[in-house]
Amino acid sequence: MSETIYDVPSAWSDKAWANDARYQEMYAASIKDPEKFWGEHGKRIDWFKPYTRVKNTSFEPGKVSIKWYEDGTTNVAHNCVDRHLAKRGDQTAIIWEGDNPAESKVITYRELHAEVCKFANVLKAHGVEKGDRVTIYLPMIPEAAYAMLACARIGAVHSVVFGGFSPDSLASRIEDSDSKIVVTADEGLRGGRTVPLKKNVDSANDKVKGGIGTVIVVRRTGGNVAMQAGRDVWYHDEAAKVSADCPAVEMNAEDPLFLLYTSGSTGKPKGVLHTTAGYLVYTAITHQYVFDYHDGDIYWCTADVGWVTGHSYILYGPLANGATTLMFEGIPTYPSISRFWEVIDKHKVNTFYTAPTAIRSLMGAGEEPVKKTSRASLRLLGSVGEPINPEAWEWYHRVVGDRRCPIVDTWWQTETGGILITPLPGATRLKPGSATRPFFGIRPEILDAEGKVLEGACEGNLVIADSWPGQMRTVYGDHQRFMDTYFATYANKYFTGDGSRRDADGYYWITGRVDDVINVSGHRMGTAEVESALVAHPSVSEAAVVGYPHDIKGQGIYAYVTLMTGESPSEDLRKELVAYVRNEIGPIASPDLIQFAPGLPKTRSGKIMRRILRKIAEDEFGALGDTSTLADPAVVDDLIENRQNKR
Ligand code: 6R9
Repeated sequence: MSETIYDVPSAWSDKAWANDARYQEMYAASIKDPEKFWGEHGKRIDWFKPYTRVKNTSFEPGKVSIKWYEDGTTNVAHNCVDRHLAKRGDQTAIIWEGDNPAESKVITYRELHAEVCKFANVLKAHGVEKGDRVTIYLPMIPEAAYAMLACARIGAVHSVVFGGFSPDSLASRIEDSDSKIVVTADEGLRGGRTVPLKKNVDSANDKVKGGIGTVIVVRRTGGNVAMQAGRDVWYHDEAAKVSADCPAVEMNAEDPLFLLYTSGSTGKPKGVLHTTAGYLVYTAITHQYVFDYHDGDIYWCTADVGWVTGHSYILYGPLANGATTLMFEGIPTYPSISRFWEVIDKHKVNTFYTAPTAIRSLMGAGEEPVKKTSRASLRLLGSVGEPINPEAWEWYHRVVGDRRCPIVDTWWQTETGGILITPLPGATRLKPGSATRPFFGIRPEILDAEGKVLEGACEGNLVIADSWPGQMRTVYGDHQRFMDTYFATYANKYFTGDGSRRDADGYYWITGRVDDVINVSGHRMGTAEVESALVAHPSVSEAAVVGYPHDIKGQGIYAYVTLMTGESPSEDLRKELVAYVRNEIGPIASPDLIQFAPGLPKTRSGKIMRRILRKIAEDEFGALGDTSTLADPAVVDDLIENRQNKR
């Protein structure tokens, strides 16, 4: 653990929304009287009908219920677009930077308004009504923002599916959300290569019971795609038929805004449901304070809109605050490894928010590709998605930020809607590798396995003791699963699934997942999902998947596979299995290493002992612990002997 401490630069404590004293004061107030704190901050958005009740939440076993501002009405698109028109109609809302550096454009708030209205009218023309789910499977193009805001405008519930997911994954999300309509593009474009989005939708269609009702296709590359009459329509044809005016529907604060599927330790991905007002208030206030957003700032979050970071911190938080948000279609290494820094110079970016995996991979190329760019506009750096190791933190700080820019290491989850543990740049002394302190209204606690609350410096499981407005409300269609997953481990607390250490200064150091979720390049993956993809292959009898430390990805995917009788291990089969998983789930789930094993370590009751598999994958087989309860202790020797080389 790093011992270095970086003080808050005085320029920051002087000008920021919160210096340390202000943070302490606001934090104390938010904990002492959440009703009052959130009652005041609810006013940062426009309401059609003001709320009179602020907080009505319960984490009580079997009765979990979360409601914020429940009698107020508002509309998210109105707040992200319309209400800015009077003051900043001509200000840039979105800077779009294409995969190809020659392609970029700016969209003003006025233009955004017209585009969102048109998109909303197209959805309406195809029968979309308030409460209907719309699946969005788009690349990082402005239409993704238009489509999401269009849904919000008419009260439809969007379910964005990351463009890297396979037809199978897409189909199960369409089915689970019961979406009648899918919005996609002909093809995506990343790193100069096309992604066959429309083709994937066609394949998904065959797997969805009853098929997809309507597919709206945005033309991105102009690539040749098959259009099925009666089902597929071109967005540009439809948009030409509708008006650029569409009223924003009055929504209850607790009406659903979106679903976003995320991996857990068991079963298939669950539809995390976020609602309207609390989510918007929370993403707006965190965007303002964590990124110390001031009018005129150019803000860039490199996430994909297919992940929660893209929802909350490319789109909703920034636009609720009337910010200029940059949306990047490409990848960090195309056309050159300097791309991120070139984009920063091109658009004079002030705040840059990315993932540790990107930092680590760029670190590998040395300082020169960074140093040859100016980055003079940069003031603040952010990190999200996985723990950032102190080495990567220091490099980010020294090389990218020229020792001038604070780094906000923001810990949060799809479920939390927005950032929960984070430094504030004008308030918090930084320790590389620590997400530092809780945001306003957040009550983190560290518990031991028995549920005892640990005090002072300690390490254990991270829970949150009370609700905050951005919290997910339920698992779509399965409230019981919501309660079982997050509120059954410890009574009356939200269980995050993460472990954390707390140091003597009260700083939090997230140590990673304590469940069977692995984090590959900042992407969440349930080991059970990869296992079920593997066992679907006819040659595979059994599979167990664990994570192992990976220099760039944070964690890599290590799969132990036992074959059906009569099948024998081979390099070809190994490749085939990797391709098979990619095809079933998507490239992000590709196993990095596959070990063929004659048997897996099991207890006498038949439970796979993952602890042992994890240790072997981590090369820590000296510390396997007690193996005497194994049905056949000899399998362990074989596993150790045939373990896969990490380099
Ligand atoms: C926003 C997002 C959530 C999981 C979370 C944790 C890990 C995210 C982190 C971090 C350490 C940080 N995580 N941010 N770990 N430090 N700053 O990433 O959501 O995709 O749902 O992943 O990611 O393990 O539980 P999501």
